[in-house]
Amino acid sequence: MRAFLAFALLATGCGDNSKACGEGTADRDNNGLCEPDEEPMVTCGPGTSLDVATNSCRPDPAICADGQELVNGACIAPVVEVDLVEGPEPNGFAPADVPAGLIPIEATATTLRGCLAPADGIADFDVYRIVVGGPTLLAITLTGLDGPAPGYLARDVDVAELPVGFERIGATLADVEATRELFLPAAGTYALGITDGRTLAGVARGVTIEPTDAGCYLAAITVRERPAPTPVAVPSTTLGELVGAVDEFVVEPAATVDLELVMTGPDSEAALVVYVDDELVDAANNRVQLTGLAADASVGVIVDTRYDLGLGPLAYRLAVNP
Ligand SMILES: [Ca+2]
Ligand SMILES: [Ca+2]
Repeated sequence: MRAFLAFALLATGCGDNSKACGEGTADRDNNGLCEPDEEPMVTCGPGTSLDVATNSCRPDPAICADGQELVNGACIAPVVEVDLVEGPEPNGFAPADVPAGLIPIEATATTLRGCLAPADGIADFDVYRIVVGGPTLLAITLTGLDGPAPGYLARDVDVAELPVGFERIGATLADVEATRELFLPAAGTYALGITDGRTLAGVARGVTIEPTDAGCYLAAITVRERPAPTPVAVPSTTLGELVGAVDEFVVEPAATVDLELVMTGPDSEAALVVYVDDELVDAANNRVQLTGLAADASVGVIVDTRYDLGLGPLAYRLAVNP
């Protein structure tokens, strides 16, 4: 009650100043300038400071983590220059949609930025195109700027050599930056659809999950040199681990080769990519049986996953039998 009385007296004491100053302001110290006609009523808490213009508490820029900036009251990563910016919506997987952009295939990273804006519980897929001249290993790093961690769903668009529909999902359920290798098994055009990790986990498991909130993302895409394949005998069993990557093998010559890939992690699905004399045979199944091979046939094997939602190393067992 005393505070109210003091302000009431102050207001009536302004007299003629009320004509010169706008509503809510007065020249209280007679310096010819208008100040707010009330003392600040607010005490700002930790991590905030008083914004004099609005007489309200605003987040203190010092509260933002390293590498972030305070923009409109929120800490976000600063906008960085990129090679490619997402094109206009709709740019999803629907046949009538226009690609969000064409990602050039280069040894140096191509960077791109886009934003995910799910509407009415439907995820926003931003689908870019990639054209490769042969089997290509990419490293894709995705960073959520101010929202959930994004991931990708890669599919074939026009790949003559692929015997069945090709699908690879790179995502985690944790909101972290992740780098994953994407092996494109043959020459042609592929679609790289970027959306939030929750939606991709749903796609991987064949269920619909409500997408996470809107947010923007950065992606860096680099062509990686393929490692020299590790020779394996027939029969043999190889135990290995994938960490967001693929492993390559070459099978010693044999008339029949029965390949089976088993992943130990529960949140994954095995996918073999198999070549005979550099010709693609399979890129979808975890068991591939080859018969009637020539004595000098070269069988190339890539250990991959259709999806791996885990964060850590993914243990696998590759069995090679006659
Ligand atoms: Ca978008
Ligand atoms: Ca989109």
